[in-house]
Amino acid sequence: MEAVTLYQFELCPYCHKVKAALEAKGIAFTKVEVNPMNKKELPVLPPGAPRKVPVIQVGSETVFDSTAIVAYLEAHDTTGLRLTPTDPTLLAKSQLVEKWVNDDLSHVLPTVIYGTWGEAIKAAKVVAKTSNFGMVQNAMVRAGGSLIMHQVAKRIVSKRGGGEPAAMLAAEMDKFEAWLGEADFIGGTALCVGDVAAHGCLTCIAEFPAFTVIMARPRVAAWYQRVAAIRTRNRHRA
Ligand SMILES: N[C@@H](CCC(=O)N[C@@H](CS)C(=O)NCC(=O)O)C(=O)O
Repeated sequence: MEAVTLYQFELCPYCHKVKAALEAKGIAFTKVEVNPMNKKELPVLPPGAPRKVPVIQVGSETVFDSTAIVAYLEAHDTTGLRLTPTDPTLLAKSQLVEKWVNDDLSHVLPTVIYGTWGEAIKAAKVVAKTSNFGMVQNAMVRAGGSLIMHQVAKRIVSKRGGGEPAAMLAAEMDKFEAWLGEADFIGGTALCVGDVAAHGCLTCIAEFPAFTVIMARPRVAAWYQRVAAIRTRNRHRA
């Protein structure tokens, strides 16, 4: 596969989903951190594409939206690990879990990592630390970033009925645990798109206390480690 560039925000669950797929498949890639305030690092996007991350560039092709990107990688990468189950039941489950990651888990996570001012400031620091912006931009991302993130989190909570963030996350993780059941992976005995989507999304909050709470669930923690081992093994091969 031609060189892949991933345009991302460090704390974007959808970007982590794409990173998880790239690593699991063993595809080498270069990351470009996008400034959330002006997104000036983004390449020219296809007509109609929102100015959002993740975006990947592969040779002359630009692909946006995490679900489309993962599907693109599955279609174009012929040597890496396959993430699409052939069994129709497992395929349906993989698609269900990916949709849940897109529509529910990715929405609930910001409420636990940006829900309070302290958390929002910590999150903005993580972004500033991992980015390669200049000093002034860095300070702006820290100050502006935490303000925006806090507002985003508040809006999500009210959209979702004003529940308590930790309880909303616990309810989502109950669903995931039930889908996983006693299996090694959402894909049964093999990794699937649903696994990498959920793994990427959770990795996004690995530096936050909510992650420790999630990892107190033994079956989820064991699954998380299994997927992490595959990502690490294949990433080193990339
Ligand atoms: N459906 C898109 C969602 C992407 C998305 O919402 N990205 C957020 C970051 S987590 C973004 O770029 N937001 C910038 C903005 O809305 O201005 C996907 O799956 O990639």
